[in-house]
Amino acid sequence: MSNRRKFIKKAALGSIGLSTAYGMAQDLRDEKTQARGKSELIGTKPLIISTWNHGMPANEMAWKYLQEGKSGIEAIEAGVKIPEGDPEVTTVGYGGFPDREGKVTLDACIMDHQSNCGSVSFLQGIKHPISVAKMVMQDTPHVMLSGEGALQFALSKGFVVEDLLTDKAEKAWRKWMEASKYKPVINIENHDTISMLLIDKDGNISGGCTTSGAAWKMHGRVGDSPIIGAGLFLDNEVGAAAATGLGEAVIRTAGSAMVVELMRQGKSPREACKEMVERIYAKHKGHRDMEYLQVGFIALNKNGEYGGYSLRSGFNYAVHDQQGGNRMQDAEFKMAWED
Ligand code: SD4
Repeated sequence: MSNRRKFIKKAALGSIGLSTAYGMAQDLRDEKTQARGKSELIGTKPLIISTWNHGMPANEMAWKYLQEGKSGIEAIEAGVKIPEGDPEVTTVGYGGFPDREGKVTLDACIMDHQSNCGSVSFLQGIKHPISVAKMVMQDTPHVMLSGEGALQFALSKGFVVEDLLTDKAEKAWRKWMEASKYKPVINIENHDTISMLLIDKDGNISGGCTTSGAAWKMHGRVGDSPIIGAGLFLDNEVGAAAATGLGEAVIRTAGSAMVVELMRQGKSPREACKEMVERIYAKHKGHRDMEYLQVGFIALNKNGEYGGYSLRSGFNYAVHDQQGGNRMQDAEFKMAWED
C-alpha cells in the first residue's frame, strides 16, 4: 500500500468512534479528504510548509529540530531564524529593506497548538523578532508588544541591539528616495515574508511569521504579519493558515482566520486559500491598492492536506515531509502578473 493510501486509511480509522459533535464534524472532514482524492496535495506527518524560496533552508532547519524531538514551536523558531539572519534576504530581519525614513522595523508572531501566541511589532534593532515573540508568549501575560516596549522587553531578556540596515538595503533605500513613490513591486521587493506552518508527528499544529514588512512604508506602519488572525492563525482542531503580500488587504479581511474557518466548514486548504483570495479581490475592486495588490495564502489541515493560492502569479512555497523530502511548490493563482 502506498504511503499516501496508508495515510488516508489511518486518517479514516482515526476518525472512527468519535462520539462528540466535534467528532462527527471531524468524520465528515475525513471523508471529504478521501473524496477529494488526487485533486488535492496531501503529505505525511510531520509536514512543514513555508512561504517563498527562503522557505527551503528554513524548512530544512525546522525539520532537523523535529527529528531531534524538539517541539513544533522550537522548530518554527529555529526555521524562520534562518532568513531572519540572512543579509541577502531583503524582506525579513537583518538586511530587510527599511521604511521611508531608512529604519528597519520588524514584525513577527508565533502560535502553538494550544492557541498560545506571542507577537512583536514595530521592533527595531533586534535581529530575531521571532524569538522575542516566543518570549512574549511564554514569559508575559500578554500576546503582543510593540515598538519601544517590545524593545525594552527584548533587552531585559538579554537580546542585544544591532544595526540591521545592510549596505545593500541602504543603497536600495537611497535609490527609492530619488522618486519616493510608494508603489510596492509585486513579488520582488515587498512580498517575501516568511510564514511557516507545521503539523508534527502527533498531529499538533504550530506556526510562525516574521517580516521587515512592506519596504518604504511609513514609519510606524505595522502590517498583517504580527497580527494573530491576519498574517497567521491556527486552530489545532482544524488547521493553520498564513499570509504573504500586501498586509493592509489581509488585515481588512481577517485573512488567515477566515482561511481556517473555511477549512472548518469542509474546504480543503487549497480551496480555502482560493476562496479567501477571491474575497480579497472582490473587496478591493476599485480600491487604490488594486494596482499593486498581491496576496497569497498557505494552509494545511489536520489530515495533512496542504495548499496555497495567490491573487497574482509568482507565489511559491516550500513543502517538507518524509515522503517527498523538501521541495518547492508553485501556488495556483487568479491572474497573471501583468493583469
Ligand atoms: C506586510 N505581509 O508587512 C507583509 C509583507 C509580506 O511577503 O508579506 N511580505 O504587509
